[in-house]
Amino acid sequence: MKLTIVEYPDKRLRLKSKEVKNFDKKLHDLLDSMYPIMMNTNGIGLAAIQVAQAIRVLILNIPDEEGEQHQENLLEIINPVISKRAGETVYQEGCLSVPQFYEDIKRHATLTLNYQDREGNTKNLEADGLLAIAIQHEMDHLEGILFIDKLSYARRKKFEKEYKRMQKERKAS
Ligand code: Y12
Ligand code: CO
Repeated sequence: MKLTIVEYPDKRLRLKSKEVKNFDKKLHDLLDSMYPIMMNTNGIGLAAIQVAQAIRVLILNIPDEEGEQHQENLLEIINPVISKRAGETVYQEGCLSVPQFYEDIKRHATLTLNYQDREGNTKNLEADGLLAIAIQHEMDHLEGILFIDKLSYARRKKFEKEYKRMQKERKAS
């Protein structure tokens, strides 16, 4: 499956993703194709809508203490629901769909996640640290929400100006 990353301000990023009902080969092909895209672009998280598939699927590969990513740490998360959330944390986030922009975003520090794996089995996960942040960032994508939506009015205005300029430069080069 040939996939490319959808970048802001593409309107598809605003779609609300639909529940996955069939845990079939099509889903497995999508998951298998999302992984190399995420790894080749130095990503740690990717939602299906970022590759133009509006279904409730996301993948995560959180780096270890040395900053290395290992395939055995890959998490494939389907139809996620957060059942508990607590605390507060701030982290400088980036997004493969909003290239070259990073900003401090406030999130819950810990959470409990219920989800399904690629076979449709129900799973539970207690998350904190970068994993909890990444889950919240990627789950926002399923609702059509981007991290830039959480910026103050003034910061968002500045972002829009900088982003337009940067896009022009990228097109010219
Ligand atoms: C903490 C904060 C954000 C997340 C969501 C997942 N975000 C990413 O995986 C972002 C990746 C990213 C990678 C980039 O590198 C390349 O594209 C080669 C990047 O660089 C540029 O845009 C130039 C920006 C973001 C999880 C946890
Ligand atoms: Co993102």
